[in-house]
Amino acid sequence: MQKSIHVLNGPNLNMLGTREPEIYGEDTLNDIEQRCAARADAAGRRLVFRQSNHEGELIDWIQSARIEAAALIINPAAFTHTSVAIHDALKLLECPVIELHLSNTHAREDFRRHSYVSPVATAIIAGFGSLGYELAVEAALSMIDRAG
Ligand code: CA2
Repeated sequence: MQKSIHVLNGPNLNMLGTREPEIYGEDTLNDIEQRCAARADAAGRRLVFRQSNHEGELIDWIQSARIEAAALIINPAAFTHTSVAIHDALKLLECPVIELHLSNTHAREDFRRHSYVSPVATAIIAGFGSLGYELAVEAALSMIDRAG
């Protein structure tokens, strides 16, 4: 069976489009999912798009990606800056891992400058708002193609 692209979203990202549009934009997570799915569909690749407010659930999904995913895109949200458990789970993946942020975390508060995810990510996309998700899907498709 062909492996899919997995997009995982961390805590509070289900609130997108309802608060802080000046930081996170006006699109909802559902809008973003539709655009990512359309792009993956055009390339003939299935997309799995998920959000959870729970660290353990995200870890379960990262573990399933070990078998099911050709690439993993993750916006770990606040867990970026706190989670050794997500770091450890991602380290076990063999597929490309793209760390994704809507905002430029380096241009914000100091505590957002450290990421537990970056050292185990293949690549990082940040600061493009919701466009970053489509860029990440595009990049994942290219990486999968090039890996043959
Ligand atoms: O810029 C990003 O994508 C972040 O991962 C978003 C996280 C933040 O903790 C990271 O430092 C950077 C916050 C997600 C919260 O999402 C909200 C969406 C709408 C309204 C309020 C929060």
